[in-house]
Amino acid sequence: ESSNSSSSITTAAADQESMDRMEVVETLCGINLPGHLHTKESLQFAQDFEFRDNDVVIVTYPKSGTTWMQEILTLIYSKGDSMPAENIPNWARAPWLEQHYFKDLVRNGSGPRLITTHLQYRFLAKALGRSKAKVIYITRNPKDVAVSFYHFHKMANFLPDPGSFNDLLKKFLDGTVSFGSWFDHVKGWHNQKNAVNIFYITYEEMKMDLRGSIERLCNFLHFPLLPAVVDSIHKHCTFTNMKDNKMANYTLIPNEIMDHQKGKFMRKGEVGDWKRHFTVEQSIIFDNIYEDEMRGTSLQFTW
Ligand code: PPS
Repeated sequence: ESSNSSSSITTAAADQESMDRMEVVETLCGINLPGHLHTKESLQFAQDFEFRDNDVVIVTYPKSGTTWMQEILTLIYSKGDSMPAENIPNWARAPWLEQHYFKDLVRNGSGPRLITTHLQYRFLAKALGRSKAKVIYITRNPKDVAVSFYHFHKMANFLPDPGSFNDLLKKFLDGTVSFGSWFDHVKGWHNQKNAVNIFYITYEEMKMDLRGSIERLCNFLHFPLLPAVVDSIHKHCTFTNMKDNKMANYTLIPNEIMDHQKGKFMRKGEVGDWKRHFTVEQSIIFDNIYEDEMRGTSLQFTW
């Protein structure tokens, strides 16, 4: 059953209608989204979604650790059994709520459904407010996000040509980049503990202490695991191991959608790669905008 649904997803990715939408930009309240993945209907579907109390929702701005978290949660709920992680593509294990490919998968999941979304809080506040669904929000150093996103733009044919790194960085900072402003995303989802059953974690914390992060996740999910199981999940979810798992590294996606000659989805998996990309001037401009945007929030990150 699972291998059927995963192969149909790969084929679905190449259906003509979606291929014809490769250059289309969908918009949601001024936010640009790839039309290859999103339609007006799929975006409405997401906002009207009936969450269940036992749903687990991974929320990220792109390139912040989504795939990593999909893998960790898959293994937590399989109690360390690597069968699903090695046989079902990540997008079928934890489908995107707002992407038109996955409507049926999202709806028909059973057990604790793992659901992924890149949408800002304001679009899901109402739907989530009606449930006790568990939300996991991952943040990553936005400088590393910008670098990762730049490289991803070069290989993902559903994203516009990024131009130079500086061109992409400008759009990232003014929020006209696909998926909108990183700042709005992070500010919208933070400090929502009163409204949503939400757990906050950063990419850097996961990098620094993956084992401890898995334990913290298990606590939040009320899903205790034996230390040996946590060990095996830890081992499975390192970058070195995950980059070779074709069910997580996106190599199953055809070249017309992701050009694997132009880059790897599992690119580097490092903290601080921005230092190899930013000029001193770009970094200063970034820091100034960061300070402006985040002023008045109490958000402090270690990165
Ligand atoms: S997406 O397109 O939004 O789903 O991308 P996302 O999965 O959020 O982010 C991709 C980046 O995460 C890195 N990655 C990892 N880093 C460390 N450990 C593990 N296990 C791991 N898995 C994925 C991936 O390499 C991308 O970052 P960069 O910096 O480009 O390497």
